[in-house]
Amino acid sequence: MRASDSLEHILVVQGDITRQDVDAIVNAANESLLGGSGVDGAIHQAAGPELLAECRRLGGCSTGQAKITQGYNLPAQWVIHTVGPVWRGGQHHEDERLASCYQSSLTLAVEYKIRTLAFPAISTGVYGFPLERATRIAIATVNVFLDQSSVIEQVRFVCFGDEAYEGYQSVLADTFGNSR
Ligand code: AR6
Repeated sequence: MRASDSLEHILVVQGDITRQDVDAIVNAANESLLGGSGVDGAIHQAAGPELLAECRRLGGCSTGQAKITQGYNLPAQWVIHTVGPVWRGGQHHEDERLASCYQSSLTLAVEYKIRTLAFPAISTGVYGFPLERATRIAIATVNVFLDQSSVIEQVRFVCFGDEAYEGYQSVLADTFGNSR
């Protein structure tokens, strides 16, 4: 596959991830997998209490890893829960751990034959990861993965607000040049 081919499979949208009509949405969870604020809270709220009941049976999840549940009342059939790193200045393997969240989520998606997948900007809220740095890692990691795998038809980056949306568009343009 040529470098620009993966661009055809990447979409950046602005909105609420809980409303996305895709096979799976990714949750920016914490190691307990028992819910929280931000996107995690929104997903649990929209999916309903059965999601928490299933999460309780998973026994948590390490930073950089991912686990899957059903989506219950969400439009998405599946929720992939991943745990981003807490930003501690950048010298504590934050970049690798964030990349690992995207890789682990995509690997699980392939295992479950998921064809369309939506990611939030993992770690960029409560966990404090700088947005532009996180965006570069997200796009680069997804791009490399899509170059090597043809199962996933669409990866949608769901941006909450103008700043994230513009940031994703500008990193995409940097990554793919004028091939868009
Ligand atoms: N749709 C899409 N993106 C959203 C939504 C939404 N409905 N709501 C927030 N965002 P955060 P983290 C964006 O804090 O930094 C939780 O308590 C938000 O603007 O949700 O990985 C967990 O339980 C930001 O850009 O996740 C953990 O304890 C991005 O989603 C902790 O927060 C991520 O922000 C995880 O922190």
